[in-house]
Amino acid sequence: MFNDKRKEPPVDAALVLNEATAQLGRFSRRRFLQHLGTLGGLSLLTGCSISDDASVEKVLSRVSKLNDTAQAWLFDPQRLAPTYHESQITRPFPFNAFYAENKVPVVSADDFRLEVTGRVAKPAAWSLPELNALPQAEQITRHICVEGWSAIGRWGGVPFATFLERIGADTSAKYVGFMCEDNYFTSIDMATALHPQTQLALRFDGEILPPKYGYPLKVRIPTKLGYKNPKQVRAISVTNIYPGGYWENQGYNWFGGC
Ligand SMILES: Nc1nc2c(c(=O)[nH]1)N[C@H]1C(S)=C(S)[C@@H](COP(=O)(O)O)O[C@H]1N2
Ligand SMILES: [Mo]
Repeated sequence: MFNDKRKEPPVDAALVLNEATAQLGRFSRRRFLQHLGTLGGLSLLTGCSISDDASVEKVLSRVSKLNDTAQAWLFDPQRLAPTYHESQITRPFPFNAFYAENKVPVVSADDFRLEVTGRVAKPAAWSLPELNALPQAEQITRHICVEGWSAIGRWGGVPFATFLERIGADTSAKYVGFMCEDNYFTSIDMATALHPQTQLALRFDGEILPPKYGYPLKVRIPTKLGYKNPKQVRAISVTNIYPGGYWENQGYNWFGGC
């Protein structure tokens, strides 16, 4: 039976599956594989055989889209990300961005306004005192970066569902998009936006959010990988038009669940 080559999956297909699943978080990868089953299942779902580079790319992009669909389908809007004790907080907490720490943009508190646009009853520009006056909550959760590290941190801020309610968001819209001071951008599905742990974070470890971690505000989403946690957010848009993202547009899986 070990000599029966016909029963072995083609090497390329294995590589493709590896690459595709490497884009997923640990937990969603396990669930994805459980649901997808065998490599036979993969070619069944993608409907094409893998033989050259062009089709490898086609399969990858199909798998990525399939991942988005599968992950959205597997996402339980009520399932909470694990929370931790204060003693488990990672110190110092790592910094990461698409540039070095000394290039973090400086944002002035007085001038800062959070622009809210799109499918909302009250498009507005929110000042920091206005945001700080909204109900606040705290979380100690794990941030997981696809680059292979994770860290536990404490964030405080406005539950995002509360914020969506205040701006009169059309919660039947598909996406919420975020634009940042450094022109980084990302977007999430509405179910994740409404998740009880998704937060407009203004504080980190009991202090005002430091610039490197996203001053004046970041969106903290413990059910999503690091690249879907935008820092220094200056604009939020509720929309049915797919907004994509900085890393997502370069091939990272859009759903990016963990
Ligand atoms: N504005 C902005 N937000 C960003 C990024 C970035 O480059 N710019 N990088 C993302 C990535 S890949 C990670 S892992 C986290 C890192 O957040 P931290 O510096 O708080 O650890 O920020 C995310 N949000
Ligand atoms: Mo990351």
